[in-house]
Amino acid sequence: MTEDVAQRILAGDVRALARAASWVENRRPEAEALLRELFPRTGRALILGVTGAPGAGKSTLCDQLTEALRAEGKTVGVIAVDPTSPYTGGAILGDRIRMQRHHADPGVFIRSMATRGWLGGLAAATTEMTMLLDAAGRDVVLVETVGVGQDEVEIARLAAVTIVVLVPGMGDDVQAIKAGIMEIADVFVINKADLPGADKLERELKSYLSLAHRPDGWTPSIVRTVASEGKGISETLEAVREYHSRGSSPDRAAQIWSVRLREMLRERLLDRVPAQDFVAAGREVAEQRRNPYSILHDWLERL
Ligand SMILES: Nc1nc2c(ncn2[C@@H]2O[C@H](COP(=O)(O)OP(=O)(O)OP(=O)(O)O)[C@@H](O)[C@H]2O)c(=O)[nH]1
Ligand SMILES: [Mg+2]
Repeated sequence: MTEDVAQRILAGDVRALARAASWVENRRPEAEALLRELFPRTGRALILGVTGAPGAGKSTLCDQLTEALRAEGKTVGVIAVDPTSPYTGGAILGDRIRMQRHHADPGVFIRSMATRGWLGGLAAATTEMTMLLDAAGRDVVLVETVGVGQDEVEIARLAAVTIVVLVPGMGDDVQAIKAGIMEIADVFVINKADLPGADKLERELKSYLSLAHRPDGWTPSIVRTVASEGKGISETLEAVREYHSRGSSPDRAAQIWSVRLREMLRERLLDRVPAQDFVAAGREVAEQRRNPYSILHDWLERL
């Protein structure tokens, strides 16, 4: 059955793609069989990560980037990762994506990813969704993540090019921004440049960049946007392409895959210990009835 779905996806069938996307979201076994088959067809899409603080305008920017890419005739996939709301589900996420105007366009495929609880798996699921859209022939895959926690940094690290969206004011000055996020930026977007403080933010960013030296010698570009008015969008794409056209280094690709494999293994291992075992073991340890190390030892033996 997955072969048939794979063929239809490769032929550009959007309904087959939607079906496969729900397999990936729901962590169904079909997803693995399908992706195993589709893997040789991946590696063509430009995977573009868009990360930044809540409310920075990431979705608005993704919407505008999508619009610009569609005008060039490119097909687009959008994955909105929302680790903050494991319980809200699709409706609220859909609302947060702010991409309603593209819903009728088969050239734009939009999916939201939320955690399935506290055992994580979000990074692995996002990777697999990215592979699916890549194999389906999307020219560009945008991955929106809120850049707050370690998981999100991991997810952003999976992109070939990462945009970090900053906003003037909001106490969002460079010192306050998590170091992990600053380091993964290939392009900085100063969004909401219509608000006061954009000059100050750009100065701070420049002085930060003059001190930070990346191993690949790239100095991240800085672009100002007013995403809500569609300003600075072509400049953003230009900056992305300038970085991307240097050719993704084999090192970066290998590094991305080693992170992905770690996430995929983590998820498979965690999946093999039923959730109730964690609950029971937690109680045993809390009551000093068992030693956590002997529990780990037993689990590893069993695997
Ligand atoms: N003034 C101004 N407002 C903007 C700009 N871009 C986006 N906004 C507004 O900022 C708010 C948040 O925008 P979103 O695109 O939802 O931000 P987000 O980063 O995706 O938010 P989360 O996904 O909730 O973290 C919305 O009300 C937008 O209309 C801008 O350039 N200037
Ligand atoms: Mg958003």
